[in-house]
Amino acid sequence: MALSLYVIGAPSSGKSTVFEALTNTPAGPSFSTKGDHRLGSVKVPDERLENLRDMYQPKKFNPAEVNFVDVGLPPGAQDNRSLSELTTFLGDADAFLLVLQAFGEFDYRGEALDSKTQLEAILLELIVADLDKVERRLEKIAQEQQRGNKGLDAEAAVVEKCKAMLEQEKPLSEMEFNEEEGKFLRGYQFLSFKPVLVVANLDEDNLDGSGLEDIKSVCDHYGHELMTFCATLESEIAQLDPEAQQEFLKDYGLTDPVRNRLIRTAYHLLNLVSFFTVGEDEVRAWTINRGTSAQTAAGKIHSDIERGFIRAETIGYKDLLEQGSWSKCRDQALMRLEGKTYEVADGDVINFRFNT
Ligand SMILES: Nc1nc2c(ncn2[C@@H]2O[C@H](COP(=O)(O)OP(=O)(O)OP(=O)(O)O)[C@@H](O)[C@H]2O)c(=O)[nH]1
Ligand SMILES: [Mg+2]
Repeated sequence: MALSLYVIGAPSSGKSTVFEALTNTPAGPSFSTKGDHRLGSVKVPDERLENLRDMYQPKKFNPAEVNFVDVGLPPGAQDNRSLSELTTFLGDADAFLLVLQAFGEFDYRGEALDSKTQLEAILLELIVADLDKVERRLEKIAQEQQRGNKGLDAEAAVVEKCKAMLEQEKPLSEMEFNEEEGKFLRGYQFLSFKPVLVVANLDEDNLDGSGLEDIKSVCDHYGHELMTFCATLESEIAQLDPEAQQEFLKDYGLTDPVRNRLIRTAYHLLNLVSFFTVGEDEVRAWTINRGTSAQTAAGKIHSDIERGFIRAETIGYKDLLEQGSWSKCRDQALMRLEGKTYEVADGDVINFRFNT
């Protein structure tokens, strides 16, 4: 399943422009529309995978993908309160891209722009949406218990714990929990439990993002990542062909299109790494959580490979590129035989051996 990043933020903060900066291509915009929302899918740029493609010249080339969702606020939305109306929809996000207006003088209400307050308001909105959910769940649990259902005590305890956190206006991402509690927590798809990448959407003439120190300190406090760029500028850059793009970026003192930077930051935020499978048929990237065992990683490809796992023949990406072939790596003893519990490392190239 591809990673899903949902773009949220105040009205007119530049959500759609950020979405376009991420999904525009030289061939035009590529997205589909679903109700009020727009969905775009983007291939994860990865130089390592491209080098492997050049080496193997495979029939199929499959980079990892990231889905971006431009969350449309309900029509007539006046403030961030509308986020709680979208709880179920937003629950499917792996993380939020929280767009902050950091351009212009006035916000969507025509009041003097205060980006820090805007940020805090949206973070609070996620908390309020969760509190709403928690209260409804507790009511349900109480009804069930009155009917004599005795199996809900553990769940009730977790939900109460969440409620206490939320009532202090603290996000659930700050809560400490054990494995059992974690299972419940993930099941609820709470909004304030999700990782957040804050995008401060800058004025074209403030590309170095000065004056954002107080936003940075809010982000640091909650462990949120912060990125700064000018979405209108970036969405234009994304439409240029690669050569013009490079020149344009250089002119503005930028190194990489924002899509690449943002995906890298998201991988970091979510603690994700990539491993690769190679061959003449297909060269492909797989995204896993850092710390995933070889056997679980095998299950990403197919449950049969996980079940029948024997070992993982593993070569570091660099070694494979340097040696130029799998057999050379084997001859040089650069191919490792890893077992079920081996922790797959970023950039491992793996050939799984399994019984069917
Ligand atoms: N100066 C400047 N203006 C921007 C930037 N990004 C967006 N805007 C402008 O802000 C306005 C709103 O941008 P949108 O991307 O439509 O904002 P939105 O958050 O999707 O708005 P709603 O979906 O209506 O809530 C547009 O007029 C944009 O041109 C930016 O980086 N710099
Ligand atoms: Mg929009």
